[in-house]
Amino acid sequence: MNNNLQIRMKIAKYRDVFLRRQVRVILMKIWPLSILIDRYYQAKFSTKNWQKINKHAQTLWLQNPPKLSLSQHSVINDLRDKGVHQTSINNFIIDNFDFEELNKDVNNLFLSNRIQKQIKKRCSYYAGKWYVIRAFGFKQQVNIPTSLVNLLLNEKIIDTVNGYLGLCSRLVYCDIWHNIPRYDDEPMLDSELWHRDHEDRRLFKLILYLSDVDQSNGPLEYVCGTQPGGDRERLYSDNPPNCSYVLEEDIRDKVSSRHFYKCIGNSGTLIFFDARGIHRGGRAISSARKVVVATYATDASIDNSTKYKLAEPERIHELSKPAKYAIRA
Ligand SMILES: O=C(O)CCC(=O)C(=O)O
Ligand SMILES: [Fe+2]
Repeated sequence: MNNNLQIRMKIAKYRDVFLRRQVRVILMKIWPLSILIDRYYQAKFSTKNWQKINKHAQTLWLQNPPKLSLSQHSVINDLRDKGVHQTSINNFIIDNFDFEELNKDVNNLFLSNRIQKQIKKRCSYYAGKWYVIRAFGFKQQVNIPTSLVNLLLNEKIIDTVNGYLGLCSRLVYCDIWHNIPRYDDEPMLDSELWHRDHEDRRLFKLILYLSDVDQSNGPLEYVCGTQPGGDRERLYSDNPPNCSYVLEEDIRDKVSSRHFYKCIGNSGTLIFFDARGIHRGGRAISSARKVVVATYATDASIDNSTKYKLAEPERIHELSKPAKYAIRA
């Protein structure tokens, strides 16, 4: 690894625009503050308090439980059983969603100077994952194009998410990622390593591939059964907001190879997964990988104050009630 890259990685580590998270991470390292903060989160994420925080969202959902189709049930059953479900835009039909339109919008977004500069420099403006170039970024720079709204806030998607979580969820994160190709000798970091996401007790994630993804350009991988309620839920488990990373050799030692699932698929592959289970992905070596990423969490989630703006704000009136709830509209 050259010096330039080492310096870049160090800067990226400390330059995080997501200030609140950074402050929390630092405070959590300072004794005795760390103990107090830990106690606070332990209490917040205890079953009882978490349910209390989510009482309203749960009641809202119970008042109007949607009638789910077979394909929606199949996603929910797979997530309960394995933690991951792979399908495609052609199989999981989403009304009003136009995949070509989304691709056009994404291509336009990525033509901007801001993005092209980052790709050329091989370094994202944002900390941590310096190899992921984001269309929106943490402080949303761009309004969400309608083609993406038609996917992420679509009734069928939101009902599936809420059906799995058992409450009205919040869209706490969405973006389009361009994973720049990595050199083999660059160390694995962040979500290239096995981990559980840490923002909440329950998390539903959606990934849509916008490029063909094979073995060599960063498929999402999942250790089946490690999601909450799964057969292997306690394996390297932790409590939010702590984030645990697991070494490859450790996990391979403990879990039989038949429980590892790799999401290989062409552009248009749609993946739903419970991000509290152990997963990794995005180490693109042979070519770049472009994906839509969205996280749905609960009212208890940390860092959930992002309020997404729509490129066509009048479209809000056409959204279902649970979709409006998801974006706090
Ligand atoms: O980039 C990927 O495939 C996985 C990213 C990840 O860990 C996540 O979205 O939680
Ligand atoms: Fe993750």
